[in-house]
Amino acid sequence: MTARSPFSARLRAFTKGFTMNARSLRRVIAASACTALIAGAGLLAASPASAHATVQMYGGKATAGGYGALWMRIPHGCDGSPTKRVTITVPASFESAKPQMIGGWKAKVVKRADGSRQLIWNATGDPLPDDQFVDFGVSVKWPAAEGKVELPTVQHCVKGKVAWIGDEVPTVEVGPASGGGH
Ligand SMILES: [Cu+2]
Repeated sequence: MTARSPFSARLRAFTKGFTMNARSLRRVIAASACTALIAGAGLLAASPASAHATVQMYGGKATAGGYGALWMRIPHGCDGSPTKRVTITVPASFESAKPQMIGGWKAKVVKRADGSRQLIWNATGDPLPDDQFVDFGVSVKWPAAEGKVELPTVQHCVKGKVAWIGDEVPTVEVGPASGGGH
């Protein structure tokens, strides 16, 4: 007869009050360890993605042909380097797009040949440090057509730059017209 290990003896003593035998207890422990691991991985995976240049709507809705505003959140620098300029390209489908006046930044609009507009904010004082954020506001007349709209955004830093384009391009979903004025 094989001698039982001190561990299983202790385990048997511990589980005496429970109907669950040692094997199923080990299974329970293993299962919850896996769940914790998966949850941990999910959390880890979530954090970097949420922290890129994204459109904030402050509860507002983008309505086809309507008036409204959006804010481009710049939540960190370029690998730690502070941000000194932000450029948002607004497609020609927007009948109007005006940059928000923000203290410490000088804004301008460059109209391009294809009808799109580049809204550019240049820091006039200290650049935006990596551990702070700014929401760059744009007052708009939304496109007449519903659907997802891309707003390519370039973040120029003291060292380097980041282009939020392609898979990481900030977008906003234009929904049905609301029939409201401006
Ligand atoms: Cu990021």
